[in-house]
Order: sequence, then structure tokens, then C-alpha cells
Amino acid sequence: MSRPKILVAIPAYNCEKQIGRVLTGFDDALLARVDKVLVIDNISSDSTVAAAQRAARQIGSDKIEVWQNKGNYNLGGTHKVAFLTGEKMGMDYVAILHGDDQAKTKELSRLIDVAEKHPSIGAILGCRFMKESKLTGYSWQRVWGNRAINLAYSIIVARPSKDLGSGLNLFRLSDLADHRYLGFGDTITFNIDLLLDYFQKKTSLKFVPISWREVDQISNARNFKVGSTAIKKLFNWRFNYVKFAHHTADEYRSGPAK
Ligand SMILES: Nc1nc2c(ncn2[C@@H]2O[C@H](COP(=O)(O)OP(=O)(O)O)[C@@H](O)[C@H]2O)c(=O)[nH]1
Ligand SMILES: [Mg+2]
Repeated sequence: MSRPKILVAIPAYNCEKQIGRVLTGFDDALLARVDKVLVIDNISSDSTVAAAQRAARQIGSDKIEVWQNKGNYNLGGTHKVAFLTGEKMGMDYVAILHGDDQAKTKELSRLIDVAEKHPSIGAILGCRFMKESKLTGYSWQRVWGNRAINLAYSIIVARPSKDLGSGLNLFRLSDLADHRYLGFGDTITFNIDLLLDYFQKKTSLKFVPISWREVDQISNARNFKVGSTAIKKLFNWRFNYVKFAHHTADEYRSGPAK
């Protein structure tokens, strides 16, 4: 059986210090398992693009490219760019790996292992909160807050829900061919909309424990706000009150960075 075609998209915003570390995690073994690695910069105000280009040159693989969005589409909008681009490139899967080095690049292999072994799974989701996960620099309040919300999700959707959105995931594109994701929010809660939509569509999902750290990263997520939005979205989902915005694919444009 031939291996699936995989685009790795790395959303990057003001992470000049971390993006080089993320890219050097792509050793020959991992590069051999994927078809393209795109850093997708969101008009960073620091030197993220230059740092990514420098690291890409050092690695010297023509699979690695540095792109920039035409506008700041935020984290959710950059997922839309990644899915649309993967589709155009004829990929089977899009992996999303956050550009701020909170995950371990090499652990993408764990997700690919699952995809290769179980091609019927629609999304393989890196999970920060399983027993085997390795979490560094998260307060116990944040860990238990997440666990409580995951439990509420699992009960209400009646399926295991172990992470509302880590920064390392592998999505099968055939499940996203309906483009419903274009209607999700462009902010950091895009992953919650996506997860709830997978539950709606009864897509099979697999959570895989990963390492996650917060060391020199700047988090732009306001945890309490994200938590309350997560609960609100869960109840809207339960009572069929999910509303999607109207967006078209051509609102999300990107291309090689200068
Ligand atoms: N905040 C923010 N992050 C973005 C944007 N575009 C891409 N990202 C990336 O999205 C990822 C998650 O954002 P971050 O602020 O680290 O959130 P957190 O990891 O959940 O605390 C990082 O890798 C960012 O580089 C953007 O416009 N705003
Ligand atoms: Mg982060």
C-alpha cells in the first residue's frame, strides 16, 4: 500500500525565537513521511519569516517552503488556508503543527503511524491531557479546567472528547471536502467548532497523547474566555443552535513569502 500524501502546515505568528526549532525537528526520517511542509506566516510584526527562511535553507530540503497570508486570518483562518491548499495540492491529509514550538515536531510521527494503520479515521488529534501526555509549564488550574471541560463535552456528546484543540493534529481531507469549516470562526476557537462538527457528522476520531510545553512561548489565548466560549458552544451544539458565518474560499489567500 502506498503511503498517504501529507501536507504539514505550520501556522506562525510572531514566533521568530521558536520557528527555527520547530523546523529543525524535521529530520530525514520525518521528511520522508510527508510531502510538503509549509510555514504559513500571518503577517508577523517580528522576523518570523526571515527566521523560518534561514532554518529552511539550513535544512536544505525542497519540501520546506515559507508562505505568508495576504492578510491576518488568525489561527482559524490559517487552518482554512491549510485545508484549501492541501486540497489544491492533492493531499490526503493536512497536519497542523503550531509554529511556537509547544509541541515536539518529531511526535507528528505518532499521528502518522495511526493514520497509516487506520485509514478510516477522520482526524488524529494530539492530546495534552491523557495519562501518557507530557505537560510542562501548565498550572494545575489550567490542567483541571481543561479536564473538567473535556468531561462535560464527553458526557454531552456521548463520545470521548479529550482535548478541545492542541497544536498538533492530523486531519483527513476527504472528511473536510464539504468545506463546512469555512463557516467556523477565524479565531483560536476554530478547533472547537471543528471538533463539534466532527461529532455532528459522526466522524471517527482518535486522540493520541503528546508532549506540550510552555517555556518561552507567548500565549495569546485568554484561558478563561476560551473556557467559557467552549461551554457556550457545547450547549449551542446540544440544542441545535450552531450558527455558521458565510465565508468563501477566496477570502483566504496565501503564497510564498518574499
Ligand atoms: N495569536 C495568534 N496566533 C496565531 C496567528 N496566526 C497563527 N498563529 C499561531 O497559532 C498558534 C497558537 O497561538 P497561541 O497564541 O500560541 O495560543 P496557545 O498556544 O493556545 O496559547 C501559534 O503557533 C501561533 O504562532 C494569529 O493571527 N494570532
Ligand atoms: Mg501557543
